[in-house]
Amino acid sequence: MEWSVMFMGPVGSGKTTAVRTISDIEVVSTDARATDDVLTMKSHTTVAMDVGVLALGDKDKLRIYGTPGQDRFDFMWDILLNQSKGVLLVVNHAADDAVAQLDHYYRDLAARQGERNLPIVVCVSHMDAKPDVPLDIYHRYFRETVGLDAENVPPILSMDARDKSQVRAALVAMTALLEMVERFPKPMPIKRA
Ligand SMILES: Nc1nc2c(ncn2[C@@H]2O[C@H](COP(=O)(O)OP(=O)(O)O)[C@@H](O)[C@H]2O)c(=O)[nH]1
Ligand SMILES: [Mg+2]
Repeated sequence: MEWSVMFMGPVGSGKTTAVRTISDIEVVSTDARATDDVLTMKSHTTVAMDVGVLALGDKDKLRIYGTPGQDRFDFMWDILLNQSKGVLLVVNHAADDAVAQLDHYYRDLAARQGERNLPIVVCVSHMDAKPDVPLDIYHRYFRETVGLDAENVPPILSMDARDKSQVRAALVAMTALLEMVERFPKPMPIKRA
């Protein structure tokens, strides 16, 4: 079995680093020199995508995409989203508006996925920058702003994109979620008279 999953999230959150940290093969990246608004943040940015591969046991493979963060490349998101079974939403915990950024990407994803209902894992990077701000702010976002029941809040994990075991944990959570959805698809809601 071969599954594709994608990292999605703002520029500088750690998507390219995560793909490079975890991939068994050399990552095919189309990083280019950053232009205009992004230039102030870092010198290179992903303009098309990153592709990595992680072997799961002997037979199974996970293909991992990193998407570009700049809005003007967002046509790539639809292409990669179509190929993907699940989405790892990366949140940059160091950003002052981290929750607003999560909201932007979550809503964008909700709008693009249509009826597919893709499994999501929220990966919070740069926790080391603000260790005192708890992951709970993201739980509360899903409960209070989105209005999800506790059972529907996606897994929310701390993930330093430079750390292999942390990136692996996020991908293990994603594969577990994919297995779960495959084996126990959500029953249709029961209409009550
Ligand atoms: N301090 C810290 N730096 C991180 C963490 N995760 C990623 N980075 C760094 O953040 C920078 C931007 O990452 P990059 O993968 O290019 O972001 P992308 O735009 O989402 O692809 C890189 O220098 C990474 O090494 C983290 O958890 N803590
Ligand atoms: Mg990148």
